[in-house]
Amino acid sequence: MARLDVTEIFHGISYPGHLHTQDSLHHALKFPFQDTDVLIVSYPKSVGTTWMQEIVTLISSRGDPHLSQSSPNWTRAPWLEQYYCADLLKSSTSTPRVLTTHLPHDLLGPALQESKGQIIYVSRNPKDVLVSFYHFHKMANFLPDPGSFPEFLHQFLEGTLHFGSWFDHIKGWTSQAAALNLLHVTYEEMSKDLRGTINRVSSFLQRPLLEHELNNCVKHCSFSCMKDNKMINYSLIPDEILDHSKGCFMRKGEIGDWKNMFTGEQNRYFDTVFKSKMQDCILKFVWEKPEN
Ligand code: PPS
Repeated sequence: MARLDVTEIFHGISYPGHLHTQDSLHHALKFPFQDTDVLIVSYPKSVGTTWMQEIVTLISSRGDPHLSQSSPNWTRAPWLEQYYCADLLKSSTSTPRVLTTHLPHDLLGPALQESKGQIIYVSRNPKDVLVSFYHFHKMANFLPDPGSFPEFLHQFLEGTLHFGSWFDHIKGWTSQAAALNLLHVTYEEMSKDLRGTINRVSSFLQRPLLEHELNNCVKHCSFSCMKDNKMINYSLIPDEILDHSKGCFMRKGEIGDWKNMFTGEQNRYFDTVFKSKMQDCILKFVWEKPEN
């Protein structure tokens, strides 16, 4: 499917038509979750997606990288709302099923109500999300032209980019953590303590690892290993869809890269909107790379 210039609008949110159809989005809302399902949830560019897909794959295989090096991430942890998911699941026998989604809780909540599936929500400080998303727009031909950085920043804060509002996404999911079987992990804690995070995720999934299995997981989830793994670095995607001459999916993987893009004025604008939209939220964010 290559509907590169098509946008699907669903419940007021834009999605790239390259991967989403009205049918696939409707299908996600009625998805029959199983209690054994593992669902990775993130707003795009929160790292939740790719990094957590790799972590969960490696935990499931007890640190053996065979699957993560032979099967693309979108087949081993498909996006629920994308058009190929239903067919893929029909032919898949893997248990537990690992699924991924960028949908907001408002939309997916009802389908999850009866489920005891395990949900892993991954978040990242939104200034870095915004910068990563901006660079990704430049190479992703299925997303609109990002325009100038100030324009993009404004749209992010207004919640009008594809995939909707970051603010609604994080508040919607994390406010339901107690009602759902949900583990909240941040990009910043993954960066700071990958080993500890993998341990936390493996305990949550009730799949404790032996020392050498954990060591293997840590090794294969490192930025450098993932950057070289074509099953996760998106180099398999043709240039007309992802223009590899304009960037790299595994770009920098750093905390605080926003400082290289934001002017002082843009930072003040961001902080003002952030303060007002997050006043009802107790989450704390790490904005800068901790020294050492
Ligand atoms: S997507 O498009 O929603 O699936 O993207 P997502 O995977 O959520 O986010 C992509 C960013 O995650 C970074 N990344 C990593 N950083 C550190 N270590 C590891 N292992 C890792 N894996 C992915 C990737 O580089 C993107 O961030 P930026 O800031 O653009 O580098």
